[in-house]
Parts: sequence; C-alpha cells; structure tokens
Amino acid sequence: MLLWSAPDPAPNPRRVRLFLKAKGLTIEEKMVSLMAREHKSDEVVALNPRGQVPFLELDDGRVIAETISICRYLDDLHPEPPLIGRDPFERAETDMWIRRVETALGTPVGLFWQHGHPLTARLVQQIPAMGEAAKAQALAMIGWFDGQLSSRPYLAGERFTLADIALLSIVDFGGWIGLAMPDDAAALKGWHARVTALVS
Ligand SMILES: N[C@@H](CCC(=O)N[C@@H](CS)C(=O)NCC(=O)O)C(=O)O
Repeated sequence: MLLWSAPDPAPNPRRVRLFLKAKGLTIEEKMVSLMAREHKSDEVVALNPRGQVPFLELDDGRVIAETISICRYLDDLHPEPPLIGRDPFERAETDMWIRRVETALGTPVGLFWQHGHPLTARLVQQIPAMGEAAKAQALAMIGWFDGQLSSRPYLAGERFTLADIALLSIVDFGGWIGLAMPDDAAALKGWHARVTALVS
C-alpha cells in the first residue's frame, strides 16, 4: 500500500497519519508538494480525479480517496483498537460526530483558508466577505464544540474515536491559520491536550 500524502499542516493527510499512529500502523507515504501543485499533475489526477491528497493506492492498483473512507478501510483491516465503533450504535455515533466536525467546523475553516488567508490569495479568486463570514462561523462552532466537551472526555462520550482525530486536525489547522481556540475554551483545551497525548 502507498499513502499519497502531504506534510503538516495540511489537515487531511495529517488526519490519516494521526489515525495510523493511534492504530499503531505504518504505511509508506509518498509526499506531494501542494505549494508546487504536484497534486494536479497528470500522474496524481489519473489516480485521484479530485486532484487532492490523501489517497491510498492498494498493491493491486485500486485507489481509495477521501480521508474518512481511507480510515474506515484501514479500521476494517485492523479493528483493534476500535476507533470507529464495536457495534452499530457506536459506529453511527462516531459517524454523527465526524459529520458534525466536517460540515459544521471543517467547512467554515476551509472557506476562511481559501477566502481570508494571505497564503491562498495567489491560488484562488478570494471573496473577502466570505472569508470574514467563515471566520465568524468557525469561531462560533469552536465555541459550540467547547460546550459539548464540557460534559465528557471525548466527542463520543468515554470513547476516543476517529471523530476526535478529525476535530484535532481541524482545530490545529485553525490555530495555524489564525483561528486559535479562545482562551476561555477550557473544555476544548482540556480535550485537545488529552487527544494530542494519545496520538503523540
Ligand atoms: N474531502 C477530502 C479533502 C482532501 C483535501 O482537501 N486535501 C487537501 C490537502 S489538506 C488538498 O489536496 N487540497 C488541494 C485541492 O483541493 O486542490 C478528504 O477528506 O480527503
């Protein structure tokens, strides 16, 4: 297997690396340079028509793209420790949290990155108002996750799951691009320290 990837702080490739670490697995990685736009090369687009990383190239040539799909595949191959769930309820609960993380926080963080950050200004036609709106939405959702985590150690209660890994990668990327956790987000900060320790 070959994991086509990119270095930190790219959040999606990092999420698979964190998942592998939590599973105790190692897969050979092939790094592409996003800044050099290697992910848009003919070679990469032939393998993943979205022209994005990460994606997993199997030994027989088949390809799985999309971070969560890659992690699901690896979790099926290596069920221990369970990072998605042991039964239908746990798996659905983890999925619910992954969707909340990706849609409610990942989307505005991504829009802020595209429309509000100077590093992407040369890559996309930015709409500054969209960047501002996305920033407000992202900060509001960071506050919402802080509230959710005030009553339990992990998103899915007592279980550390792929949803926590998804949230960690987005929170850390947010911090890197100027959407840091506010000082008063005590529950989120405590969760952040707990989850970081588990994947370090
Ligand atoms: N939905 C995809 C998103 C992948 C993605 O956006 N990857 C970024 C790197 S963090 C990328 O390749 N960006 C380049 C592009 O979208 O053109 C996933 O979950 O894997």
